[in-house]
Amino acid sequence: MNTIVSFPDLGTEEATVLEVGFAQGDWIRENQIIVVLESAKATIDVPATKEGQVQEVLIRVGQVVHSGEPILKLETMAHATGELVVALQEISATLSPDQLIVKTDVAKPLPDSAQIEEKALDQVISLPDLGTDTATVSNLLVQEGDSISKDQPVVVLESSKASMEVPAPRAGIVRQWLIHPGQTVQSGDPMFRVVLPGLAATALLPNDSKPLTSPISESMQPRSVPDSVYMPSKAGVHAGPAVRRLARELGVDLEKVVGHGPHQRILKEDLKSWVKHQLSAATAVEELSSDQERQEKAMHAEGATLLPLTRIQVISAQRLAQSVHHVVPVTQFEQADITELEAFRQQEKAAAQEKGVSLTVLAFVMKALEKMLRQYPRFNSEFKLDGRGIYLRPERNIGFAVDTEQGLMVPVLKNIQDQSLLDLASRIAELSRLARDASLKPDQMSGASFTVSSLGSVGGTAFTPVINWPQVAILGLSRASIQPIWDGKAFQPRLMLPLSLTYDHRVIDGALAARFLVDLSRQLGDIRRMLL
Ligand code: CAO
Repeated sequence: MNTIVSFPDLGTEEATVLEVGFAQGDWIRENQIIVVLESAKATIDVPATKEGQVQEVLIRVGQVVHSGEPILKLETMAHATGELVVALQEISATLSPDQLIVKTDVAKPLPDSAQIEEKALDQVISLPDLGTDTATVSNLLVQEGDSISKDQPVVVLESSKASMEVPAPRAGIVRQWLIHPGQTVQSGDPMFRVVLPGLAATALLPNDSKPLTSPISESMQPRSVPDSVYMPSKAGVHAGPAVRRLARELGVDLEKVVGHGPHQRILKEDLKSWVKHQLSAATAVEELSSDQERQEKAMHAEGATLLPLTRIQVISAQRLAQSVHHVVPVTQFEQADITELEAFRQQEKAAAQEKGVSLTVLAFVMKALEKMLRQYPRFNSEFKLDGRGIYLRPERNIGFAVDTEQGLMVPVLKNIQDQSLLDLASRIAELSRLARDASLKPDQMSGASFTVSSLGSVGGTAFTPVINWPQVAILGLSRASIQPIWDGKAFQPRLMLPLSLTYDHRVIDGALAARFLVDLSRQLGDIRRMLL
């Protein structure tokens, strides 16, 4: 049955046709936006009032139109969609279950082509064996739409024993999170949906150029079917029918695209540049996986032995790499004369031992640092991510690196201003023991605002410690040794402790760093100064 679809009351005298969202032969559905008009006051989306096949287009872009004027001639076929669904059901009945990805149902509308492809391209990634009954989701490290590489940490979980970062088992683009912060999870729970790298790119190509990824044949997706059952785009999105149609063809969720047209309207250019961006991200992921493949083949051919890293080593490696990407490091060196400090330590060592405390040089350094961080608050800060400020942190919590069999752990001494030298020594020993037993609790490893790395018990003369980003400085201690120091009249044998301070140059200037280190060296050189 042929019918004319006309403009409704436009609420304006006249308007100009901006976009025509259909062509002769197209199937349009009720409420689908078919025309966009522009009046003196606003743009107007005109929906179809009936469903059917366009027989004739009666308007063109640029034409000035009025309320009640004809838009198109339509052939309405009330039963057509139902017949098509039944026909599709008959076809699907001839396919084996593994050839079918989507089953049709007369009662429900057919999914559109994008939905069918989504099911074929998506893969649900589940949580690995967590080694614990349950854990709580503490932080999602990537967002929906982000590209991820294999083994990249994607989520932080906290169990009663430790905090753990879960790596992605494969590369791809995160499509949808299936967990959220605060949720209690267990091994095997679905974590997120991912689009695989090779498919991520094809998911963004126009239908015509896209290889079919499912055994569903093209005959099951006639062009008019997806249109007739297409779910309308989300109401909040401001885009014309041509843009919506293109978005549908490309499988793009318009909610993710930022519009640069009037009233943030999404233009074709916006859509194209969004797709370009996604394609280059997908290409980067693909390149990474092909680099990995190349490396694996080359190493295998060479007969190299693969030494797997522990979970802690994997996390450390990622954190260290993060530091290199995020800070501008400079290392300043100094030596502290700890002859008197060591004499005092030796004098007090036995008494401390009786209380079960091992009084080491590190405890003195922590005590001195507490005062230093109070006097130099920039060393206890975080660089604002937009590059426009520095957050001075109120608490002075000092992390210290512990060498364990599983890798480097960094427990944190908190609220050190309230602790005596013996308290500090005893906390250092206790936290080091917990680290070596892999028994640190998450809150014993978090919240540091500064870090110390001591290689004094191992050896070496100096090193450049790596800042524990987002902190801005780290102090390295090397092995103290007797050095001939000129006192103005003669060389004196003095016990000198090498200090290395790495700082983020964006936050701390070189002169300030040198002053900090000279001052720290004075504190350690005369421990009475710590009382001032
Ligand atoms: N110079 C000379 N002797 C030192 C010293 C120094 N700078 N630092 C420590 N020592 C001495 C201690 O005083 C102690 O001697 P005594 O038995 O006479 O008391 C001995 O070395 C052993 O010290 P320790 O290691 O038991 O304790 P600590 O407080 O000095 O250090 C800890 C604790 C956890 C920092 C340390 O055990 C450790 O793991 N260090 C390695 C950290 C690391 O790997 N850093 C590198 C990070 S970057 O990869």
